[in-house]
Amino acid sequence: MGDIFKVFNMMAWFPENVSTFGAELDNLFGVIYYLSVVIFFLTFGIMGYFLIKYRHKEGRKGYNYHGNNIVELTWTILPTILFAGLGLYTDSAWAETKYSHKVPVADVEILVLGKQFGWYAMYPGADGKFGRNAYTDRSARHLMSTTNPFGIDSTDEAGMDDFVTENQFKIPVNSNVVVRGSSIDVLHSFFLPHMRVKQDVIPGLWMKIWFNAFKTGNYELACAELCGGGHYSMRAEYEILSKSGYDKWLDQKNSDVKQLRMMSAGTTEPAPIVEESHPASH
Ligand SMILES: [Cu+2]
Repeated sequence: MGDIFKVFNMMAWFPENVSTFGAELDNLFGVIYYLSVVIFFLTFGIMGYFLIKYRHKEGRKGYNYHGNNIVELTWTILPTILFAGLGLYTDSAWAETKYSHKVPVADVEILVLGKQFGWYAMYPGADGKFGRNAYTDRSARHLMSTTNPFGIDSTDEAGMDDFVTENQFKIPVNSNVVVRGSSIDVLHSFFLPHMRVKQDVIPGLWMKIWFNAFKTGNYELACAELCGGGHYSMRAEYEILSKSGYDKWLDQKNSDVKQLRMMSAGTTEPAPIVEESHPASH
């Protein structure tokens, strides 16, 4: 009996949680899930009971039924109370995780772009500040291209140390990470299952997404929006590093960029892609 319960208990299907607000969201999911289970068995139980009770019987006559105001009011008001109640009950968690004015001050800010079929992430480089690009200046949007996905303006000095990673990114543990997410082509959805984060990204908009991880390790970024023929392969990996490990990685990337810039001095190359991976698709 316990094993059967385990198979049907969807709460056990969740991947490990590594997000500071993950437990709260899982609890809300549990409340809604178990409410749905109770209502499912209640309604289908009653339906089955009536199917049998009023089944065909020789000589029994049907009769016309013109409705019952009390019953109709009941099945209108009860779900209204239930859904309004759930809305109010979950509002504080929604506000904490999704309201853009409640997003905490960023310890790390990165830009993420979805494309058919993969992900780019951009870091502000050694100066800790993004140069002119499609995010910092809407009018730079026309600079976006397949070789310069973020539309970096190569005449802006502040953007010279910005760098891009492909199909992977890294973040520090115990830090407020603010992601500005957008898309180059169609709707994608930025989905970090272990972080309990899912947000559509839309061409022309930069969605504000935040999270804070309490555990280091390697995890998966998936696209949760059916975005075309290669949707199944649209995934990336991200690593949550210790703070010192993250700083070390960042220093390494910054010096890589410096070297790449020196080698291509005088040219107007867009931000270099300094690290990429091609996660095996399953
Ligand atoms: Cu996608």
